[in-house]
Amino acid sequence: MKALILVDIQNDFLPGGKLAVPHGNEIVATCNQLQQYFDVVVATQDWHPADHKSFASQHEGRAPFDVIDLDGLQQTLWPDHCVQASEGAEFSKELEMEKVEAIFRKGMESTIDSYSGFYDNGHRKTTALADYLRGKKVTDVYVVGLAADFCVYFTAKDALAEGFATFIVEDGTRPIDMAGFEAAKDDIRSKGGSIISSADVLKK
Ligand code: VGL
Ligand code: ZN
Repeated sequence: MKALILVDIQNDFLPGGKLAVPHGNEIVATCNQLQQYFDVVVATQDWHPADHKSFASQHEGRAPFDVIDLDGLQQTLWPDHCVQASEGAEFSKELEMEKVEAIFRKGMESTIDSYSGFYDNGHRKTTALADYLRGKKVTDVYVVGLAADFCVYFTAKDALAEGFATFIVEDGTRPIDMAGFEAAKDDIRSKGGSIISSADVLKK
């Protein structure tokens, strides 16, 4: 069984949002078209409390995109984004949600960030996404959404570690930083994952 994971296709990551990914809006049509080829479609949703420690605003004298040590983990600081129940945390109005059978929220604990849809960044807690997919007999996981070099990358990396055949659909994602995404793609390939295009999905 094949699953499509729609990662964080939320207003704050789209042009005009608080942590806008350049050209992020260009993926939505592709993400909509892809859904019909999958047995299971799920979404992740970045869902932070207002005092989340990944926000630069929570650290005196720090600015967005500074990198600090947070409880022993490297943490990039972000503009406030995807605050629980805010408009910025809502899914894009253009994103088809009819086939989305479950939503996995993440980043709810203020002390630790959570890029992957499977685990927080310290792998301290699970979202149970892996067990959910296994319960649906999913063997192959395809990842799209925002941002390519953060939540899409970490979701794909954990999918591989959980034993799923893992694919990042390149035209279904956009990075914050292109060089970061190039390194991420190399890492995913070195771990046995694949970088494909949406046209490849139709051939499988
Ligand atoms: C993300 C930075 C902070 C993402 C989430 O969805 O890639 N990036 N929170
Ligand atoms: Zn976040």
